[in-house]
Order: sequence, then C-alpha cells, then structure tokens
Amino acid sequence: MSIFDLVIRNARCVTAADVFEADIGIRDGRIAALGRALAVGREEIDAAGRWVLPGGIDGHCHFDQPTGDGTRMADDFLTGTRSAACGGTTTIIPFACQQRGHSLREAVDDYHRRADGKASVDYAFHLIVSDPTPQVLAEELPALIREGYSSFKIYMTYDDLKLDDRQIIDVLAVAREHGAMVMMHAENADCIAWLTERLLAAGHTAPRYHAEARPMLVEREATHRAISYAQLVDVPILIVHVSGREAMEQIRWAQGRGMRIYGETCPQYLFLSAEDLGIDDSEAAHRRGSMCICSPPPRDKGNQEAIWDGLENGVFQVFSSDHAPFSIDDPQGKQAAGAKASFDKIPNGIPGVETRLPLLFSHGVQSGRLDICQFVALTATNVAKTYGLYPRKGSIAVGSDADLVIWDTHAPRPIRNADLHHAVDYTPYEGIEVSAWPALTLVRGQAVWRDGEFLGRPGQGQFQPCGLPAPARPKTRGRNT
Ligand code: DUC
Ligand code: ZN
Ligand code: ZN
Repeated sequence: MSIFDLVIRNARCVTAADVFEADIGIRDGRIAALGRALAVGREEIDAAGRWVLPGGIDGHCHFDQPTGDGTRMADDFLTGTRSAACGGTTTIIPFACQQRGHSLREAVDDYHRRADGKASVDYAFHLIVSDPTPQVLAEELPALIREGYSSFKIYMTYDDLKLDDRQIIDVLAVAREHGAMVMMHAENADCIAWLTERLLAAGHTAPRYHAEARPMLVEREATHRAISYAQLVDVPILIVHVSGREAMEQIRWAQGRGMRIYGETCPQYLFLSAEDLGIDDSEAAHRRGSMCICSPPPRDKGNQEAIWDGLENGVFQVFSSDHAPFSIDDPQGKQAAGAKASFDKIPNGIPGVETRLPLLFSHGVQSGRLDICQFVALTATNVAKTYGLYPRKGSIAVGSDADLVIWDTHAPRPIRNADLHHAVDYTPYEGIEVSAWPALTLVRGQAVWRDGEFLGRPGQGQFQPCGLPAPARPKTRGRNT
C-alpha cells in the first residue's frame, strides 16, 4: 500500500522565502514529505516545468453578510467559495458582523449557520465590532478571541457600523490585552457626510461624485488618526483597502518609526481608476460607475503606480480582494434604490475573489514588478501569519495543509464574467488580459478546480479557528512608540 495519497512530481515550489524543485508527498490532507524520488502515490501528478504555490488566502472578502438595509449580497458561501476555488484561493476569511443592539456571539452563530455545509474551500471568520458595550469588551471579545476569532474590523465610517474615537480606543485596548489583530477601515465619516450633503444639494448625484465625496484627504486623515490611536494603546493594526499615496505615506511614516502598522491593498486600486466611476451623467456612465463604486474609491493613474510601488517595497503586507458582491441588475443589489439612484444610495463593493490572484500574477509577477516569492507572501503567507493560521496554512512545508495551486502561466485570455463562477452578473475587470490562471487547486489534497472544471463539493471546506496572530503577540520589552 502506498504511503502517499497523492504525489506531485517535479514541482517548482515557491514559498515566501524560497524557490526549490521537489516532489510533494501528500497524506491525509497534509504535506507529508518534500524531496526527490518520493515513493509512488495512489495518485500521481507530473508538474514538470510548472510553478506550484501555496493556495491563496483571501483575508478580506464579504459573503452572505447581512446588510440590514434591504440590499442583498449575490454570493453566499456556496457560490463565493466556488469562485474562490476556481481562482486559486483555498482559504477565505469573511466577516461575522455584529448588528447594533445584538451580541457578537449572535453574529458568529448566525454566520456559522450561513456557512455550514456550503463551503468548498476552508474558511475562518473575522468579527466586525459595531456595538462595543461593556459586556462585549469585557467578556464576549476575550472569549471569542480564545475560541479562534482573533481578528476584528473597526469602521471609522458608515452610519450603522462606525465607532467613535473613544470606542475605537477601547476596542484597541482589548486587542492589545488579548493579542488580537485589528483591521481598520480608515475614512473620516464627518468629512464624507459634509461633502456628500454639498454635492447632493448642488445636484451632483452621478456615481462619479462618489469619488469626490471620499477624496484622498478623508482616507489620509483617518489613517493617521488610526495610527495615532494604535500608538497610544501600543497595539499593532492593519489598515485595510488602502487606495493611494497619501494613506501609504502615513503607513510608511509609522513603519519607519518602528510601529507595528501593517497595510492591505486590493486589485481595484491597481486596475480601476476614478474614470471607471463615469466621466459624464449618461446612462452608460451611471451603469459602469455603479459597478465600480467601492470605498475607498479607485483613484487616478499616479495613485495606481504608488500602490504598485507599495506592493514592491513593503508598505503592504497583504493583498486581498475585498469581494463585496452586489449584482448590477438586481433590485436588491446595485439598483436597490433604482436605476438612476444617487451615488450615496448605491451599495458599496465590487466582486473580485476569483480574479485577485490571476490579475496579480499576470500584471505583477509576469510583468516583472514583483518576484514570485513576494507574490506568495502577499497573497498567502503573510495573510496566514497576520490572522493566526500559519504554518497550517500559507506555506509549502512538511506538516502544512496540502492547499496548493499548480499554475498555468501560458494561458492568455481576457477576463470575462461569463467564465467566472461567482453569482454576480458582472466583473469590473471585464476585458482585462491575464496570462496566468490556476490549472489545479487542491484544498487539503482534494482537487476543487482542475483544467477549467469546478470539482469542489459543498461542505468540503472546513472552519479553521485562528490562533493568535504572530504580529500581534504582546511584546515582552518596552513600548514601541
Ligand atoms: N467597502 C467596504 O468597506 N466594505 C465592503 C465594500 C466596500 O466598498
Ligand atoms: Zn472596509
Ligand atoms: Zn470590505
């Protein structure tokens, strides 16, 4: 009897640190051996000449998240994880979102019911803290962190989610005490409200005014404020979905002073610009603009270049999709407030869980901007470390889960929504050329995507409790300020 369930031969393995040639022996869903001339497996795959990378971890995506305003996300755990698998992502981390007046525990229980039996890739949960009552701060959060929910998102904008400054500091203090990671949505809510009121009063309602209501200044200010509170409390934070240069400068400044401030960015800030929100008030511009409304908004070409630089030079540790799926022709989606709704009534978010890795591989690695180890770090290894999943996830190492992707790097094609596997009726990246796509995606040794066919089974994906994130472990000596 064979000692391996599967052997991948002649793999050009890539980790965040190394590139090496090896056979990969897989047993019981884990990598059991790496070496040359491994014993014959029950199944064999020859990967000669192909890159074999850790499966992607999407550390920021929204599936089946209750919105509370009558809108509805197009993807649930069935279609969202199917789409993830087909794009080479083997673990997703969406958000169990607390509704005000309710407990965090209710949000977590509800979210497990939504995921149970549906996922075809592995998943963990972040928490969204929208109501940090004394009970939440003193009891619920510490208990949930111990149980494997060790990261939470704080919003500085959105009326139904945002925390005031004192609440932010209180939540950061809990994260510090218990070693959790806090993700900050950094935009200044009052500036946005003031600008929005003025734009609407002037009759400026088209989607392109979304970008004017949320200029870089509001993101830069909130980023600086979030960093200041993290410094005050002496706790690491991750600034999520950073859209451009001025916010990056704040992060770089803090990193340069030795603070543990981390950065995440997303494909929309590399491949979309404010022009995608529309250049006039036509119907076509409204439709295209609605498809691309997300927050923070896409910026200009100069900011796109700055984001590429930040991926290359280490401002960013994590590259996520921020997949937030609202269909364009759904009366509960982008058109919930009507076909000609004003920009402030259009649900924020764009899909991208399936296209995240092919876009970055094609335009980052193959164009020579990023080396392939950086790609692995940004899309898998650092994500696993940031959220307490490493080394079970995010590496090619003996003992790690066999979450692997064999890449086809000679697969030129335009992105077409018709070829994607989410339940959203558009992709904002329609027509963008990519030349790399996963040929095979394995989740714990099981094929979920092979040669253009989805092979996953609902329920095959398992919940992964998170340990304490490595970058958030309380420091032993001194303050970091
Ligand atoms: N912005 C968010 O903060 N979340 C989801 C989508 C978006 O655009
Ligand atoms: Zn956000
Ligand atoms: Zn988000």
